[in-house]
Amino acid sequence: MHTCRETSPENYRTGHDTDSIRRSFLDSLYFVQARFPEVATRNDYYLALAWTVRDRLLRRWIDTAGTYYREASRSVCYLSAEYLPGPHLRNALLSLGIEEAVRQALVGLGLDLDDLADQEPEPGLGNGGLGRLAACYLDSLATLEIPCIAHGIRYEFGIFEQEIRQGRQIERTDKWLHLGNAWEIPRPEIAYDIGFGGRTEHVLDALGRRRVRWIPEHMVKGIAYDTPIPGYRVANVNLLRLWSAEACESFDFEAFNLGDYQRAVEEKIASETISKVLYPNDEPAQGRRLRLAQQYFFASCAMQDMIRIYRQRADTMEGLADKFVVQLNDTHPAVAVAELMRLLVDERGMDWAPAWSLVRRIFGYTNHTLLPEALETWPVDLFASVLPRHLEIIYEINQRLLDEVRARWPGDDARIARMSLIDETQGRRVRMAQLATIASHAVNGVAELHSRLLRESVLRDFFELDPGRFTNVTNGVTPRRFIALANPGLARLITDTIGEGWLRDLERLRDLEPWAESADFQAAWRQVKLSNKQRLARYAGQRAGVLVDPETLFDVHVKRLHEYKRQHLNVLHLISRYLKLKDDPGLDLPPRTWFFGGKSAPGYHLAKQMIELILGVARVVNNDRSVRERMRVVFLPNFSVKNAELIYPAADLSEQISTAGKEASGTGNMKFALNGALTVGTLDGANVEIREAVGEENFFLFGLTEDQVSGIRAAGYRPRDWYEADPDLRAALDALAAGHFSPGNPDQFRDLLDALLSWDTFFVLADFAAYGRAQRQADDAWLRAGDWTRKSILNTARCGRFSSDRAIREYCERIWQVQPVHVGAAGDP
Ligand code: 26Q
Repeated sequence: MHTCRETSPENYRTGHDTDSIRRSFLDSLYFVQARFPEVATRNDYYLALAWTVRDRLLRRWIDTAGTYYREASRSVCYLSAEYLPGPHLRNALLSLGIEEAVRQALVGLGLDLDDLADQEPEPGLGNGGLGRLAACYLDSLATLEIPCIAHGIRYEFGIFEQEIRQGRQIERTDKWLHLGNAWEIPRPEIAYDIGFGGRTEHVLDALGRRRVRWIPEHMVKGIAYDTPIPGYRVANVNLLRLWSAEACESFDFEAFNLGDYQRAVEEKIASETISKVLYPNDEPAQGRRLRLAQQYFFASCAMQDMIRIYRQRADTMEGLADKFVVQLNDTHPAVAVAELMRLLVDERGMDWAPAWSLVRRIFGYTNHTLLPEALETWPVDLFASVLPRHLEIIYEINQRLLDEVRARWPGDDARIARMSLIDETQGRRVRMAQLATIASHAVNGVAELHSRLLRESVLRDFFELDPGRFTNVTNGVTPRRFIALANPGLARLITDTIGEGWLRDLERLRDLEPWAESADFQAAWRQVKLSNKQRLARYAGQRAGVLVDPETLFDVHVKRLHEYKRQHLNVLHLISRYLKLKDDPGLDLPPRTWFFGGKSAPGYHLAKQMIELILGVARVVNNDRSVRERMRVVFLPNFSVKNAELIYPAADLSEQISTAGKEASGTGNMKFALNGALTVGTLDGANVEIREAVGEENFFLFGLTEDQVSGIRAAGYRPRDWYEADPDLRAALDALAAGHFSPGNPDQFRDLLDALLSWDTFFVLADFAAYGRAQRQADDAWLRAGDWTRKSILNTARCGRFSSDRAIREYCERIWQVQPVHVGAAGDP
């Protein structure tokens, strides 16, 4: 095979040496960006650099695609409605190993790499944990040389940008594409027609077989945009294929010919709204037609594309399940199940039974939530009007499922009602988790506890039907972005201490353990943490206008705002501490800085009130001379992948305080621990496994267990009793109710207070006292600096198993049965 060497002078366009990079950078500036230095803006330079790096990725992508094609490799087809990859540039430089060469090339031109990299807007194509997990997994798939195409939606507007004005969240639209995106390759020739609405026709074919034809009411075209995903220090580059909606030419043409120009334009606009905007909620809102259309739109594009790629090498469909495994990242793409059945049965004339057995071999389903309100269901009427044929297919799947259940459990009508794909208890609704489960050969939760609760609660009946399909894969995070890129000082110290290789084999962090006792190593460790804290302190000054002291304990709570995540528990403790300090300034409490960050769904009233609460308390505490040497509170606006990279490495204490049983896994918890933060946390999600890994003496545990929560709920929980019984809790809530933190507006937090005192669905009051005790333990440990540093080192050293590489290996072995495909290319390291 012909490959051009990445280092040869005649191929400077893809060369990895400083000189090639400088020459090709100038070429990109002139011939792609069409600028010359005298008038080039910083953004022009950033884009010229991005084009330059992209050429090097494409060089490898071509080798990768060629290898996968020739070897007809079995591939993962990853379906996710969300991706949060973060800025691409610095990750690409790290993967290629050319950061230093690029830095030098730019210095020679009077430019600064960090300054240009700062220009990159991040693709905010997700809400939070689920989208970021998908991005970590793509990084690990490429790094482990696993063939994968990931499909999603190219939202024109990603997650809103959060601004803080007058003490509250304001949403601004995210225009990530407005200055151009160098990381994507439009593929107008990879396009599919996607139908919506209309009706079905049931007919008999020449052989007397039942056939169904779907006659959609309108069609939209899906166009592929490819973003290369490089593996770390390997030649493999996989694809993230995002689908963008456009009008089908035929449609506006027809209307136009009839002289109805207005209608033609309106059709076009309606078609293009499908990929216009990401829904900023991290749970389903009531029946949104457009959201269902988005899901079907990308699921259908992905299934049609998978079949097209498969058909490049095969004549019949029988081998499809040998070449592809499709992973559903939650139920958002679950309609792909019905779509693949439709493509096989209606479009390709397969019989139902072989088509269904293919489908069941192909699909895997990952569940990310147990919260009943977060489980996706769609009203049958709505479903029928958007996807009439798919509803029929779901009915057919359901009938066969329920026949099987009746045969095994005769007369068990309650079981039938629970297992039916159609929920009849609150209007008729399609249950997407049940659909994804019955269509998959493997179903997994995202942490041990979560997977167990899944088997015992939401999917219990399905577990009893076929236990062998259920498994767990605990989440993981990529150490490339969250250690090497985010915390270069720590990465250097680790490499200096245990040598190279740990970034691809994170369990090797364990070699740090013996160093945890060394005074010199502890000093170096503390120095790294301190400079990360100085960096965050500067950022907090600029972005939040709060002066913070890097010597104080940095206590950090960043994640989406949610009642179950209990940011208000943190605030109540903070208020209580504030009141005590005011009462008794002599109290021996080490100075702390509380950092909060995260977005609230725009329509989630109580979550928005929690942001106001944090800001209200921050204002009072930060302006109170009597305590402000010992307490500061900062809300960092617009939490994103980009600023997360500044935040995690600077944390001393990580807040993971969700009500037990509610957080499926959490992944922030892992990012903090890997960067040497200690956790104050409940027995929830992956916290349980983190605590086991780091040792209970290195983790501040508190709170009710999931069993206890269920027990108290069953016995009748009365939050007001807890309020009455605990003077500290009462003082904190009373101060809030009296308007101490909302001067001039004593009722500002009324709704939040009412919810806590009347229902307290998430047991904030019941956990308040235990939380305070855990915080006291954290204070004591902080006062013994050497001890704290030792614990911090051990957290990093013992969390290697929370690498997404480990998680992806488990998916490969337990669920996907895919093998690495080595790509030997130019400059193969
Ligand atoms: C669904 C239907 C309609 C509109 C929106 C949605 C929707 C969108 C996003 C539902 C859920 C989400 C996101 C969920 C999420 O981020 N879950 C988190 O996933 C992480 C990765 O597994 C876990 O670590 C977290 O515990 C879990 O909360």
